[in-house]
Parts: sequence; C-alpha cells; structure tokens
Amino acid sequence: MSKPAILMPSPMMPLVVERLDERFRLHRLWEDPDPEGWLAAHGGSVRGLAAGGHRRIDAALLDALPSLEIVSSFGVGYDHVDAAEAGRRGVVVTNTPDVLTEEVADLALGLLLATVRRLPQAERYLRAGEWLEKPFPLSPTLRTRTVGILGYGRIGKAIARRLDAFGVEVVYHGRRRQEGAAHRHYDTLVDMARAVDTLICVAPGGAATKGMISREVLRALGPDGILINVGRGTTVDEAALIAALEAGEILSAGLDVFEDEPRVPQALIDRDDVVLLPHVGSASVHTREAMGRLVVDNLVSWFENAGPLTPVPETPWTKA
Ligand code: 8YV
Repeated sequence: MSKPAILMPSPMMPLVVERLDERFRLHRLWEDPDPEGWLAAHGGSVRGLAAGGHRRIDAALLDALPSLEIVSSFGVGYDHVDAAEAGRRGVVVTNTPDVLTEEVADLALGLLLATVRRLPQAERYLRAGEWLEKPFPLSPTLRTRTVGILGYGRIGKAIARRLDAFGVEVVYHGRRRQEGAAHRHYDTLVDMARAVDTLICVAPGGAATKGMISREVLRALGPDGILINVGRGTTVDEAALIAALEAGEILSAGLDVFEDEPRVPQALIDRDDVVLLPHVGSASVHTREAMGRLVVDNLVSWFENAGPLTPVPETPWTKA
C-alpha cells in the first residue's frame, strides 16, 4: 500500500520533517513554487496535515483537501486552526497538550519575577556601568501581591502551584467554578481584576477571548497593577494596554505574546518599564522536541488505525 500523503503548509522543526518524511509522502507546501497549483492538482490525495507556524487552517484550505482525515497541530493553542469547521467535515484536530505545561509555567514565573523585580532593567543598569555611580533603585515586590489567573487550565494550575510554593495568594476567573479547586473563583474578569493587583493571562486565543483584557479590566487592576501574558496576544487589547501604561493606570507588564507576532508595537519597545519576550513560553530544546514528537505520533497513531492521541474538544474521538 502506498504511504499516506501528508501536507505541511509552513516550515516545522527538522525532527518533525525528518520523521514524517520517513513514514509518509510529505509535501512541503511552502517550498513549492506554485502552492495553489499544487493544491488544485494534488489536494485530493492529502489525508493528513501537519500544522506549525501560524498559517490559518481554515475552510478555504479544507475545501482544497477533500480527503483530509486529520490535522496534527504543533502547540497547545490551536486558534490558527478552525477546529469547529474541521469537526463539521469529520476531520480530527490534535494539539500538543501536557508536554509543555511545566515549561510554560516555569517561564510564566520567570517573567513575573523579571517584571516585578525589574530584572532586565537591573541587568541593563549593571552592563551600562551605572552601578559604579549608585545602587539600582528599589523595585516593587511580589510579597504583598495577590495574583489572579485568567485561564485556570493545565498551565494555569501549574502556575498556581508554583505561586502557592512562593507564598503568594492566588485566585482565578473562568466561565465556571471548578469543583475541588484550591483557589477562589471570580465570576467576572473585572471583579477579579478589582480584587487583585497582578493578572496572569494563560487563556487560549480565538474569538471567545479576543480583547477580553480591556481598558476597563486594566483600570480595575489599578496603579500597582502588573499584567503578565503567556497565553495569546489577542486576549489583550494591546492599544488599551499601551494607553493604560502611558496614563499610569497600571504599573507594568510582562509579555511573551503579542497581537501581531512577530511585530511588537514600537510604543511597547520604547518603554523601559515593561518586559518583552519573543514568544518563548515552550521554547526549550527539550519541550519543543516533545511537542514535535507528539505531532508525529498523532499522525502515526491515526494512520495505524489506533485513533488520535490528543484530539481537541471540538473533534472528540470515539472509536467506531
Ligand atoms: C508555541 C504556544 O510557541 O503551544 C502553544 O500554544 O504558544 C507555543 O508553545 C507555538 O504554538 C508555536 O507555534
């Protein structure tokens, strides 16, 4: 039997490309001189799709792939995949949960500490020779803070566990109160923002969370407020965030994700009081390789008729 055809619309890490190449007929669409022509001629033969990068996997692309069975997406967030549309067409979507939970939680704590204690600013100060003149100014503290988590899922809980160990009070907002949760729940984001001074966003992207962290929420966080975002840039109204920082309505922000990556607004780059990272939450060799292996393993498992390993909720899998 011929190997199933797998389409890779945009570049992925070498481990994924090499392993898929061994087992499947892999087509690297981004290297094709005429991607549209290739899709028109061969789209009908594609049975699996390996999705990395942020090219949208939407109805238009699915239209070109009538025999598609599975989309195996890199990353726990899959807002670049129209999973509901895939589900309507009987196409399974998988993501890479669990393998990155602790890594992203580690990064969130690092970014929180860096932002509160102004670590990058302190390091720049030393390198500039300013320590020779006078000590670095005293920083704000984590000690008096209450942290509100938006997105109390696997990563949110891993962050909460770390904060528990740090002796910091944690609360959360989600659509529903979670049974048996160790932390207090708030029904609305704005109520939680009023009650805390530090907001950590781990929420997924997409239409449901777009712009949720609004000017109103930032104002509710208050002048000592610190926003940390390791979820998706789209969840924060970036223009409102810049305006709130400029007006002194919040103290600072630590951001790993942005609305239009890799473009970061100059107004943020110009500010010395924010900490900005290039979307590195899961970006260690160890964790990215584990994510890559899971992308491959989902496809292998599917084409061995063993079902998907980690289907997303929009395309639940029940064995026929
Ligand atoms: C990846 C992420 O950087 O898993 C996610 O949802 O945001 C990150 O781990 C991203 O998906 C890579 O494209």
